[in-house]
Amino acid sequence: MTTKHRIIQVGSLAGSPSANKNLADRYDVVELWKYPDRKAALAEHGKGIAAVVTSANYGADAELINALPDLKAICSWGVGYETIDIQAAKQRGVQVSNTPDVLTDCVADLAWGLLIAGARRMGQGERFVRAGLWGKGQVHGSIPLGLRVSGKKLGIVGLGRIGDAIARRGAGFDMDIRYHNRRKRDDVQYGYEASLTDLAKWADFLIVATVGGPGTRHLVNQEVLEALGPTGIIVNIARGPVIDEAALVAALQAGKLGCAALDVFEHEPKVPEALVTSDNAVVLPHIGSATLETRLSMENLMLDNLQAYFDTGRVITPAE
Ligand code: 8YV
Repeated sequence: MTTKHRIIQVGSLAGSPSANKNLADRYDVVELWKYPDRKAALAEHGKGIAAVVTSANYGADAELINALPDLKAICSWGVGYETIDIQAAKQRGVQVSNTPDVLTDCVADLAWGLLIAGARRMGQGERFVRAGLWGKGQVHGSIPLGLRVSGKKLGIVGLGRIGDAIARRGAGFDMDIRYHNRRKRDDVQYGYEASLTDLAKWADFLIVATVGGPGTRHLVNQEVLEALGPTGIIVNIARGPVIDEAALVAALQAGKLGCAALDVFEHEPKVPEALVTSDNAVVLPHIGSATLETRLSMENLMLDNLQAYFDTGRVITPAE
């Protein structure tokens, strides 16, 4: 009988169909989130641990990394890894893997769902029907007219894997598409705007699909939001802190921005009351990748990375 490798799992992966079970079946798992004193748990169980499983939610900070003297691999469930201290991992020679590509389509689909929901006031319409008002009150008058989606100008903030998939879907809506990135891409035909404010001025709709972390914090600020303007719609399926949320609320309240359709927030799971109660906001609880198929693919890729490390010494999809 072979003994199971011992790993640390930072948090529960209950958002995945069978990740917790598969990890528990295949490995000897130290379930870190169940210990009231994390430092003490790391001191007690840390020796001999070569691999950690985490997610973008839970991350892996320098304290965790440095508390594990034998650590060689961090396998994350999710594509974003701004909560993993990549520098600390590099210094220690620890490999980090994430789950790119497998969630791209579903996150891009949700971006379009949010955009259409915002433009066509779908949330407001649904609330109207659910409140039993249809037939009692006038639909028109109670719900302002929406905005046409097809044929509009779409700005994409961050033309990476997910931004690309969003742009491809835009062709089906006959949209004119431009993007803002740190650098212009030579492999795409879409127009490039070096200034995000200029992109926002040009666009009817702006979809945020960039990476998170300190480099993009508050990239979308008051100036950008006001450039998008009173009929503009901003969609965010990336990371909450990319948008200055206080500026977003202020712009919506002042009528300087038309609508915000958001899957992510600056201080999740907190959503500002002003957004919860606004008919000009669509709010979702970070469900971009939350389909059965995608969550299963993310789970499998995380498990494959982990097993590949134990079998070959190398993860399959390194984060950098
Ligand atoms: C996950 C995500 O739900 O992959 C990501 O970066 O944001 C989502 O797919 C999240 O990572 C869970 O922590």
